[in-house]
Amino acid sequence: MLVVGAGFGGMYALHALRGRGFSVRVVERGHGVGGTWYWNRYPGARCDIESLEYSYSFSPELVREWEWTQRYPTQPEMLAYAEHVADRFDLCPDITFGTSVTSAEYVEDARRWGIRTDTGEVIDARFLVLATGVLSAAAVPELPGQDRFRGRVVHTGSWPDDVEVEGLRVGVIGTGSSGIQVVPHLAARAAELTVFQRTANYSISAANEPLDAAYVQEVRDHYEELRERARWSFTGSTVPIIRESALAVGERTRRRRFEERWRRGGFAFLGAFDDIMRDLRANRLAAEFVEERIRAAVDDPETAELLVPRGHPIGSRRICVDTGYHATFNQSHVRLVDVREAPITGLSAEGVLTADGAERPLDLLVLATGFDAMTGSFVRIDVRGRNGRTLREAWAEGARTYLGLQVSGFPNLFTLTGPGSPAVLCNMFLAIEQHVDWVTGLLTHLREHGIDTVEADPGAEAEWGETVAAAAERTFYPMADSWYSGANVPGKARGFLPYAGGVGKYRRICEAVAADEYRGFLLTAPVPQI
Ligand code: N01
Repeated sequence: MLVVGAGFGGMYALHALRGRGFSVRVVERGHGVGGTWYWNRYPGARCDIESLEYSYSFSPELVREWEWTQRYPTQPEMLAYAEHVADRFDLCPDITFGTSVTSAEYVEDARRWGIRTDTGEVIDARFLVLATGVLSAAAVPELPGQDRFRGRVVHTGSWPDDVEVEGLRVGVIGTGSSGIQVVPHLAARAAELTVFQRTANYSISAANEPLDAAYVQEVRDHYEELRERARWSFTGSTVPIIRESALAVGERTRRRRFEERWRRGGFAFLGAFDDIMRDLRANRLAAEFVEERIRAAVDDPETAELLVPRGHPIGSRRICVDTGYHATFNQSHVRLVDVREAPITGLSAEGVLTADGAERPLDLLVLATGFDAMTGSFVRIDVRGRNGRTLREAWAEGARTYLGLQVSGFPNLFTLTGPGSPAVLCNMFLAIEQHVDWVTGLLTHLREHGIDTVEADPGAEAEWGETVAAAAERTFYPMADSWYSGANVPGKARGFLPYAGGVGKYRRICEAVAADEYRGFLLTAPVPQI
């Protein structure tokens, strides 16, 4: 088997498949493990899900021996964890680093994949697991004139080690999770910082703190029970959604609850009541609470109003989690530029040009412009299935998969945490472990039953597409433009990409499919040799 990518998905796939006696090799573009956490080295990069949840659960020894230092681990701590896991489970001997897979072609007669890399190697594999990540293919806006810009341009998602910020005039395009994290850190070192904002996002205070030993012990004492609850929950979090309507309580109770959850920090805020994500009136109450916080944090009323999100329900775009983002704009050398009214038109030799005729001189331009999410990392490889059809062609009108794991016409190919899976709407580790365990179970079944190909049935795939679309329709997600629906990449087919029916429900569906002899998958026995 060939696994592409040595992020947390590929690492666990290697460990789990090898553990079942399969012959596995991993090819990784970076020079180390960690995937997203290897590449996103921008100042301030930090996980926004709690460390005790955002980590592997498959090994009780690993859970016991790894000491997280903070509620929200920094990028270096996440990377150190990835490296520790790689050592602990002896993964590196089976990983080829610094090598990109450029193409993969299904050879129909041999029922095998022919894979090529940028180092000229040709790899022959029976199964191909794409663990290339959901937020790993950078979305870089077209900026006419970039070649004449005398400053430096960097993307947060592939941050080089030698970026100088000290004393420079720095610009940031983008105010999603990456922008919101990097801005306070750049402000601390830059001479001037200009933030180009097209859409203001809701951001919840992280309330980050060092982990308390008693809390860690308590989690460890109940670890499996907490994890199991998360696995079958809606959001994959161990923090419960409070089963009460925001509309059923009085103003004082509601405020107290919002304040409690705000102090707790992070995503748990959206679980302060169980209808914030179901009822627009409840959602507005939560949004107003956050908007008040923005106005309170920012001194200049005009800047504060610009930072208040408009036109989308809270939670309909991925919520951000920050430390001191809004207050950064109180510093005299930090300015916010609204590029919704006057969009960026390109770069001059000096800096960023906007439609109102302004030129903002810069030495360093940071693109916090996000990713061609959920499909980009798959289609950037020239993957060709039956009859030479490319994955890009198959997904031209919108990504379709069965359970987020397989695409019809691409036998023996798995798209880990792909479109149609709930992965990005929950804790990725939970999704990765579930996907890998499930695929490992399927491959073991094939081996035990002498089956040599597995492929999504087109009917089951179409039905799953309808299920994914219907689940999204029951939420507020379609009310916003975001990477969830491909809206951030010009020309990309629109359609809500993740399954929004809940991770617990998804797990139940996957288990039922497996119990029903892998219903919806076409399993083919080898052709007898004459
Ligand atoms: O990317 P984004 P991200 N002119 O797509 C703007 C995860 N993550 O890297 O919204 C002007 O959210 C764009 O504007 P608009 C997390 O799941 C996690 O920040 O399209 N602006 C937007 O503001 C997250 O959701 C962590 O109007 C332009 C921004 O760029 C996901 O990754 C940390 C523009 C892109 O925001 C992606 O987050 C970081 C243009 N031409 C990321 N083009 C943690 O765990 C784009 N924009 C902490």
